Amino acid sequence: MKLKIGITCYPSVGGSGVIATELGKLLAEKGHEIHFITSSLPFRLNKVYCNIYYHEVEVNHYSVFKYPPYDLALASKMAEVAKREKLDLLHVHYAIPHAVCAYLAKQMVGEDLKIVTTLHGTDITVLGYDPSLTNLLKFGIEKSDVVTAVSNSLVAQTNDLIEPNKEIETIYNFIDERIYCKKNTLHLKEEYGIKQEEKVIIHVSNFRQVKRVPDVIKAFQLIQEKVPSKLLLVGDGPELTVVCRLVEQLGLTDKVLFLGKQESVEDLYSISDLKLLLSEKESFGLVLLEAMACGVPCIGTSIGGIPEVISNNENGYLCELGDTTAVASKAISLLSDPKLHTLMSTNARNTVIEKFNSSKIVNEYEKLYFKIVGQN
Ligand code: GMT
Repeated sequence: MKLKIGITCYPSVGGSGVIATELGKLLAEKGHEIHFITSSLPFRLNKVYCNIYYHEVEVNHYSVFKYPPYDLALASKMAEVAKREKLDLLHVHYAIPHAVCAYLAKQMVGEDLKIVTTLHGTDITVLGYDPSLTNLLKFGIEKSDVVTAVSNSLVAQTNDLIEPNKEIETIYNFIDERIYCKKNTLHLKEEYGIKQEEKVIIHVSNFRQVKRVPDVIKAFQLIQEKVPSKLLLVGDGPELTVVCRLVEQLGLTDKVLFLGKQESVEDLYSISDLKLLLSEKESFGLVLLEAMACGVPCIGTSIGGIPEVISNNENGYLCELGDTTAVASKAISLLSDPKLHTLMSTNARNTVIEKFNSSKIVNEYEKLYFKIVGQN
C-alpha cells in the first residue's frame, strides 16, 4: 500500500530539516506520495521528483497584527492540503509549533488524519526549560498518534523534563550513503593551500554557543604543535566573531580556514582525517554520521546522543565536556598512527552502514506509519 504523507519541518534549520527532507526523498523512492508543507522549499530538495509536492505556507503581514500568525497559517495549510490531497498522515519535525499545528489541522479535517511527531532536541533542550511552553510541549506530544526521538538520550531527557503521558520511541537519524562516501577530492587540498603531508581536521556546525567552537580551536592549538595540520571550519552562526578573535589571539590565522556555509560537505570530509564535535548539548549529532560515512573518525563529547553514535576507541573517541587536553591527546595519537587511523576510519564507515543504515531507518518509519493508519 502506498501512503500519502505530509511533512513539515523548519526547511532551513540544520539537521532536523535535512532528516525531514531526506526521509521524504527516500519514501518517495519507495513509491509513497510526499507533500512538504513548509515556509520555503527545503534546501536539500534540489531536483524534480514526480511524487514529491511542495506547498508553501504564506504568512500575510497585516498591519493590525503585531506578530504575523505563522502557526495558524501553517495549521490552515496543513488542513487544506490534507483534505484536498487525502493525506493519510502528517509527519512533523519539532513538537512546537509543528505538532500543535498538526493537531489543530486534525481537528479541522477529522480523526482519520494521523500525526507522527519527531523530536530533534532543540525543541526539548531549549523549549523544555521554558516553563511558559512546557504544557504546550506536553500537549503537542500527547496529542500526536506516535512520537519518535532521534536518540535514547533524547527520549530519557524528554521523559524527565516533560513527563508526557505518551511512549516515545527512538528512531535514529541516517544519511544517504550514496552521497556521503569518500570521494577523490585531493585537488581541494592543493586549492586550499594545504600541503599533502598535512593532516586535515574539520568542524561543521551552525556556530551556536552550544557547539562550543572555542573548544575546537583550543584543542587544535595543542594538536598542531605536534602534528602538522590545518583546521577547516565549515558553517556560520552567532559565535563566528568570537571564534575569529580567538584564532587571531592564539596566532593560528594561517592554520585555520573559515569556509562558511558549504553545500557539498562530503567533498570536504573526503580530504579530512579527523572531525571534532565538542558540543555541550547534542541530541544526536547528524554531522558525525556524515563524516563517518566518508571514513572520517570523530572525537566528540560524552553528551546527549553523541555516545550512541561514537563508540569510544572503536570508531572514534569520547571526551568530557571542556577537556580540550584530552581531545588533543587522542587526536595526536590517532593522527600519528596510520594503522590505527585506517582501522578507525573503516569502523566509522561500517557503523553508518550497519547501525544507521538508511533503508533500515526508513523502514522503521514506514512500519510506524502503516501501524497508525491501520495497515499492519
Ligand atoms: O544542532 C542544531 O543547532 C540544529 C538542530 C536542528 O533542529 O536541526 O539539530 C538537532 O537535530 C539534529 C537532527 O536530529 C541532531 O543531529 C542535532 O544533534 C540536534 N541538535 C541539538 O540537540 C543541539
